[in-house]
Amino acid sequence: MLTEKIENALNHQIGVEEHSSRIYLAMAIWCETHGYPGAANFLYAQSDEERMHMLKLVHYVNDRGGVARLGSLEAPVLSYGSLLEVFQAVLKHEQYVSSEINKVYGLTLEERDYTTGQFMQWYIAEQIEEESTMRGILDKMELAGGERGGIFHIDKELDAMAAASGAAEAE
Ligand code: OFO
Repeated sequence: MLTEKIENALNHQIGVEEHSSRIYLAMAIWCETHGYPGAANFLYAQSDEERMHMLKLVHYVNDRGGVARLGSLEAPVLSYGSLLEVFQAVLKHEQYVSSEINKVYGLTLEERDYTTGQFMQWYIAEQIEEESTMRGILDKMELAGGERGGIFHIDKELDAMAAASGAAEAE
């Protein structure tokens, strides 16, 4: 059974993951309509992943005797100045999500809910991986310095990354 505090924190996190999914969907749409098909595929896949993160929390809350609640969401940013700006926003957002996850984890320790603490460790590990992936992409973009050939190459790489993550999920 979840305490009210933990149930509320998990429901808040459901909103954070759902919002992340919409943010990446909006970014994917921007990329697709601005000549970056690889980045679009990567961000569409990222949006699906965030929805999966949300669902994992939904099932956990319901399985532990709570009720998952969906709230209203802020509209995502629809337009960007460049692909670099998109990925800078992705990294900033992932850092925000990590801090929210750490708050939930901290609360599980305060409330001595070690089961939920263990459940949240999956999210902590996932954030480490995502922040590092996004940092890697940004480093490459900064190296390319907006040069067309470099950005074209990075877009192709993002496409390959999206295809690889889709193939891993299908296994
Ligand atoms: Fe939900 O994985 Fe990052 O944000």
